[in-house]
Amino acid sequence: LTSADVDHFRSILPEGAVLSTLAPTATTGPGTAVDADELDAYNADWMHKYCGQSQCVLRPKTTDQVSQILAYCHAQRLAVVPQGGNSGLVGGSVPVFDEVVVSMANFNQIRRFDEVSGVLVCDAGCVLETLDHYVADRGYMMPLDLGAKGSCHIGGNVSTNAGGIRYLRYGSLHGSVLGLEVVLPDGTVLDNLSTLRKDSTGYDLKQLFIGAEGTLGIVTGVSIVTPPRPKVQTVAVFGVESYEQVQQAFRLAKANLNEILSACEFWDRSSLDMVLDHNQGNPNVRDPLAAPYPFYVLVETSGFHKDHDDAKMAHYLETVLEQGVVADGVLSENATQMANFWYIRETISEAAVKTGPTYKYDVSIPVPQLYNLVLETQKRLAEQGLYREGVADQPIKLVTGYGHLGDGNLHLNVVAREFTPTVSSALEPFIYEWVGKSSLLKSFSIQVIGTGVSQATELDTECHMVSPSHRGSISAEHGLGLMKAPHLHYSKSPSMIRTMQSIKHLFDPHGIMNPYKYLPKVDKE
Ligand code: FAD
Ligand code: 2HG
Ligand code: ZN
Repeated sequence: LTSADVDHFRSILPEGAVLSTLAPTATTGPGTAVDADELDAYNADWMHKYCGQSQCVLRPKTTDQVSQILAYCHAQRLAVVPQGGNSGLVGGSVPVFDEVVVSMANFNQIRRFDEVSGVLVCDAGCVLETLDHYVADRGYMMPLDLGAKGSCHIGGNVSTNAGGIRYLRYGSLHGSVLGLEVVLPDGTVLDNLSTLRKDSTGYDLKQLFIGAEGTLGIVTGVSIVTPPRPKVQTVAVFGVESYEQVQQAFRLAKANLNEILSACEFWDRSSLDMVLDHNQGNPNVRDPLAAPYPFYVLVETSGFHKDHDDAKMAHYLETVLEQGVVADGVLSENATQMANFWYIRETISEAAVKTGPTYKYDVSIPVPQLYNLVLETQKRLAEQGLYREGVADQPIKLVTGYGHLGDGNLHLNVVAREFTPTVSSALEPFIYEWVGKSSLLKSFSIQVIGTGVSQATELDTECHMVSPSHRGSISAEHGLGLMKAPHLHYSKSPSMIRTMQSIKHLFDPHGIMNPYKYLPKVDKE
């Protein structure tokens, strides 16, 4: 990146839209240089784990401006990092070296809303919570919700294929996003901003950009269908003695609450302790129950008929208490209490980061296996002399587990004293292997000798028997970013990775979009 490049950006973008430490080449040219610290917020990620050294941040307001930026970068072979709310947790939203950051923060207008269909069309830089307030005034709600709602952008959500706490009820963005407007790496505007629910005219190109993490272009516009906003909601929080009972509480929630069940989350005791520690003095954050429990389950219902929903919830509560599935429970009596319960769940992520440098893993594993990963990780770290529960001065302070139980999505947070190669290598690739080893393996049904019982097992490619698989994904909802790019093979087969690389090359032949991330390095022959 040279001053001449920055001059060019200053010439195509309005005043204030270019933040660069590089001064204009001519004293008469537009714009002035800024101090390096003005770029800090764009260079560092939310966890303070990843930090780049970009000298130039661009803040376009229109699709045409994004198109001009990318056309120039494509021609000049300048690397670009698209950035939304910079709340990503895998190091995807910040530069690795000195890439140009294209921040979408000023690109934030609502384009239109259809009150009959509930379809919203907006700029990619709209903040999720702002959109939710907008559609709430019209009787609708955004089909996704997450702890970072106050800062993340809808374009960032689409680009990471974000999940969150409404996933159980409203499903994936692959279903609710109806269309996208995307600027391709060479500046071409791909107008796929459809508002149709049904369309079977050829390749569904928008799906490629959902979860592409800025590697194929910049999402500038989003069309998304929003569901009617429920009129009644209730939240119950339970104290549970074992992970087995956590699962039973979930099974009974599905069976008893079915169509009004809107979220089912869980966390362990150390997650709650972190939240309580970091909210001392906040009267709204208290231990929800009188006694401590090893696990907590949060169940939310959303519906339209209070009496109907209350009756169902009452029956569910009766069932879980009578059957001894939960040890204790509390039901929200009003919206404030409901928000307070959600606050506990939604601030675990932040409480971990405040406790210490946090290694965050976000995995999909079958629900029965979910918590085993936390236990196995604790065991491994203890064996390596890095962790002893309750003992101070260990390199690892805490190993906690929480997440979207209803979606089979665990968040394993390992809170350290500092990010060190010793801790990293104790965790990786161990965790990825544990979660995804089987994706490279073939399943066979074999006869267990002498018993006549047929059993599914795995053989590796050379047909040696290997340990049972957990058949998981190394990224359930946060994406790959810089963190997981080299580990993709734990969840995707070689032919899948090769096909992903071909798609990347087709859209971005010069590799300018979010380099070093998402895909493993290609070996040059
Ligand atoms: P960024 O962090 O800015 O970017 C994320 C990725 O998308 C980067 O690769 C970036 O290059 C790319 N990108 C951003 N905007 C665009 C665009 N317009 N076009 C192309 N590429 C783009 N995630 C979940 O899935 N579920 C959760 O429950 C959840 N909870 C969270 C709670 C907290 C407290 C925090 C801090 C994060 C949480 N996250 C969660 C992770 C994060 O918020 C999501 O990944 C979110 O979707 C990222 O949006 P963003 O706008 O901040 O994107
Ligand atoms: C959540 O569900 C987020 O709270 C963040 O996805 C998880 O920080 C994490 O590990
Ligand atoms: Zn999550």
